[in-house]
Amino acid sequence: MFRIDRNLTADELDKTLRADVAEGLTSSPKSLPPKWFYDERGSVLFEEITGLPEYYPTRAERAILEHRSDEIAEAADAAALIELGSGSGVKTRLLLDAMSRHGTLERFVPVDVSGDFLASSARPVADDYPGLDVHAVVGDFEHHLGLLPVGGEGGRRLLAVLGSTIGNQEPAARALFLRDIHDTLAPGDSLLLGADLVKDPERLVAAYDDSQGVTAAFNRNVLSVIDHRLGGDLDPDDFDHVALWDPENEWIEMRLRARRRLRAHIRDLDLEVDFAEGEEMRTEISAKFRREGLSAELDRAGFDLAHWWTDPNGDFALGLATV
Ligand code: AVJ
Repeated sequence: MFRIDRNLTADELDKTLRADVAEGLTSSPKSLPPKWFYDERGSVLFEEITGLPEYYPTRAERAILEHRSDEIAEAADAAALIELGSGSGVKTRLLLDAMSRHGTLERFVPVDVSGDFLASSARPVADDYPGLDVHAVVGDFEHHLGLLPVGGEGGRRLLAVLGSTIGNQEPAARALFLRDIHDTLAPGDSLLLGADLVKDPERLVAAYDDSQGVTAAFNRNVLSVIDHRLGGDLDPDDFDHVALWDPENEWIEMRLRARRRLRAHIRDLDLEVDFAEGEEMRTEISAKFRREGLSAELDRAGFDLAHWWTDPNGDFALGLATV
């Protein structure tokens, strides 16, 4: 069974892109939200990143799921898996398999901003799990949680936010997001949260500045997205990829640094933007977590961190929180 709900039209997405780019490029310092990395090429580059020797998070999270998915299924005891920002599907299937072994699985609700991505990743799940009710939702989960078809008589729910996706939000936004998830869920439901952990800064920086330059291409690709979708003339070759560790905030920051003084035009926004030579624009933060810190954040959102699993190396954690 497969159906797809669209809470977000291409038109609305376009409006958000325009507003984000207009605001980000006229702010000081300039910045762009990371969600615009993921056009078709950006998604391919991200998939490539997940296989890089330096980029450990995807492998570490998968290793935890390989060992712990039955415990997770047991603890969640859920009829529905809701996944916000669905990944490539390997990790999802580990969870679906365990929940179906546990005997409670009925429904899978993948949520993503990209309808194309959902159609190509979720439909095969429906084909491979006969009897599973796959209800894909196109939506911006930072804003549309209330629209999820998750209420009602459908039994307990497990809501998964994997891949350390929450690390891309600043603490204040993260607090609102966690509170929003909490208020969407009901007693008995649980939240499975993937969190990359604080570690040696050298390894962290290498994960975001790989030797093959894939992350650099991924970072610069956001400029091509602006060019294609908003009629911009930003040249990705005019910018250097920067990845640095901010020890105060305990997050990785990705930036694009102008290699020369330049003026860009964004036709559809009727906008001219000046960059000074060496000017840096923030394109992503990727926060790294500690157990105590995340546990406190979950507490403040109304959750109780019931389980905490890490990979053998202690690089990455999966937390299971109950409402
Ligand atoms: C989207 C959270 C999985 O922050 O690690 C990878 C995106 N950016 N390399 C992360 C990303 C640069 C990624 N996640």
